[in-house]
Amino acid sequence: DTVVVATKNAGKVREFAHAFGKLGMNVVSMFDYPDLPEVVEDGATFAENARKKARTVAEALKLPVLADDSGLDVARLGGEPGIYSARYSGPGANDASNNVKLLTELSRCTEDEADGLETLSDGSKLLSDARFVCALALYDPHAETFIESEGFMTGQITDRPRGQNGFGYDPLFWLPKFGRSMAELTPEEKNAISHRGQALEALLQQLS
Ligand code: ITT
Repeated sequence: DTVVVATKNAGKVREFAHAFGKLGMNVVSMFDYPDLPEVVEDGATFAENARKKARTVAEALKLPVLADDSGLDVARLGGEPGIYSARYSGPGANDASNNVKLLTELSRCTEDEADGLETLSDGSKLLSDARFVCALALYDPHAETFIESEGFMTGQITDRPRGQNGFGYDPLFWLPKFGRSMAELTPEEKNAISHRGQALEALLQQLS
């Protein structure tokens, strides 16, 4: 069995391939369909963007398609970057430039209270509460129906990147309960607890 995921994000592809692989299914992504036009993500919410990506690609391929819209809500930044997480640092944004942008914005709004910030044993500081959000949408173009779910993961933003796993903002996302960053979790550990893992679990439950 094959699942088509409407994503061009290699980190997402790896996580979905890992999760669906455990169920005996393999994943194809937009890297396997390079000629499909880019979907414009102009929705006002994660869920709206996920529905748009799933439906556009499903109608083009005439196959059921799963899409993921996700991002990081940072409390001290009033919920930014939110649905703009992929393009936070502007045109040509990538994971590295987005991480720099996040630390720049947070250091600006914490400079007056730097002494009051919680400090970890290695001297790094916790800059803000934050949460990852993942909205999933599965669209069936024959039945013209959606199945949707959402997942959340709370943590904190640190001023020092840690870990080599994961992608995106994972190196700056500190998990107090684990004493590690999201990028220090194995793929297995991340899928078991992450916003994406939880959203996928909720989606699969609706399918069974
Ligand atoms: P597709 O739309 O092609 O799926 P994208 O990277 O543009 O790829 P989004 O619009 O959903 O995807 O943006 C999500 C951004 O949020 C992504 O670029 C990451 O920087 C961040 N993000 C999402 N999930 C994450 C995770 O599990 N760990 C770290 N960062 C994550």
